[in-house]
Amino acid sequence: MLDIIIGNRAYSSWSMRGWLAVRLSGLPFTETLLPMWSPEWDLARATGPLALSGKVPTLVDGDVTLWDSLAIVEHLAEQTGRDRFWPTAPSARALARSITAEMHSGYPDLRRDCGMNVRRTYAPAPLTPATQADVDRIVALWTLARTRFGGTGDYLFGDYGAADLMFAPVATRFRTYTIPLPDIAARYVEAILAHPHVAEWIAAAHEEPWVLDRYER
Ligand SMILES: N[C@@H](CCC(=O)N[C@@H](CS)C(=O)NCC(=O)O)C(=O)O
Repeated sequence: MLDIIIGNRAYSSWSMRGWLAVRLSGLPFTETLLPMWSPEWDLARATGPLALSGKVPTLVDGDVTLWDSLAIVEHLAEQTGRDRFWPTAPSARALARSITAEMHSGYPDLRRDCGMNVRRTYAPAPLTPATQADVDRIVALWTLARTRFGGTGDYLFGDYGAADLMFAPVATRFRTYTIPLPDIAARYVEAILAHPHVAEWIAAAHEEPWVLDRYER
């Protein structure tokens, strides 16, 4: 049985990606939610599987432990058949992998200035030029994927997959910070937020009791 260790659903964007990946795998799993920066969190990071990286998400699969959202995606894709996570056509798969990897290692300004907080919607505010550049790059990638490979589906490569789950916390940020988007990107944000797995995560976040000032504007 898999166990996915996550932080607060309201704030932990990497946890959201790991959890969405396990959910997409269709495999049975349990979850261990550690409220970030609580005594429980500190203890778990000092001992047990979380001590390997000190970060969430961490996936425990029997005697195998993985951390880092992209490693978790790849492990689950191996377990379930890669087509559940990645498009089949080589050109689509190459773009999906490239934009997923770019997301995983990129957009530092957007991530710093617009932290994930799926429970909030803020009035529009000016973005720094660097953050706007991150937004523009993401919109360009979404537009490329949607126009070349979206077909009749609602997601980047038609069916919902690894690239979508990696960008899901970006979609929540675009809504939280009321960031103006061209139609194609705005429609994609709506599709992501309406996906049942994403909606399930956000609904559960609203039920969480913890409010951490460091993540609230
Ligand atoms: N590259 C990692 C990032 C994981 C990460 O930074 N998680 C944050 C929570 S969203 C965390 O555990 N932070 C605790 C810390 O940095 O001490 C991934 O893709 O999973």
